[in-house]
Amino acid sequence: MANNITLTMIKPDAVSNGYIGKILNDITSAGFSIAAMKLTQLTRNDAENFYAEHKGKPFFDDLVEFMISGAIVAAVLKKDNAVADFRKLIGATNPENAEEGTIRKKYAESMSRNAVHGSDSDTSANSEAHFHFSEREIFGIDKLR
Ligand code: 3AN
Repeated sequence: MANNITLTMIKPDAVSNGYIGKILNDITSAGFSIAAMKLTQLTRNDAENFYAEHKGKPFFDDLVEFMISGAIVAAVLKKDNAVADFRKLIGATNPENAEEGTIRKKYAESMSRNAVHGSDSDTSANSEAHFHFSEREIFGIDKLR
């Protein structure tokens, strides 16, 4: 994939716990550059659409409630092998299983309040980047579509 981007959200738990700066420092220290970023809040409709693949799962309603409960930071990150490298940096979905030093190990509260999102594929990264940002808000990448 030409762009080597991933989409992250610093979730409401990490924002309200005051971890925006520490998490951004971990991200840039790991070699990612920020191609777009904003503090925002998801509507219910936004959260249901963003997590549409999980609709019907037992945790879906709680996930939506949590994701609309406070501010988030959305960002497009750029790096070679961005999707895989970022998922390594954030660690397992459940912070109890996350490796030492990972963002979720350091800052997540639980499986459902797990501090950060990271795209799971290049296709998701491109669509999630456009979910949060218009083309002209994303710096320094080829046209995504
Ligand atoms: P990841 O964020 O590691 O890619 P996904 O895409 O499987 O994980 O799940 C999306 C989000 O849904 C997770 N970040 C987490 O907040 C929540 N989630 C996933 N599985 C569970 C679960 N079994 N119980 C509670 N929350 C979950």
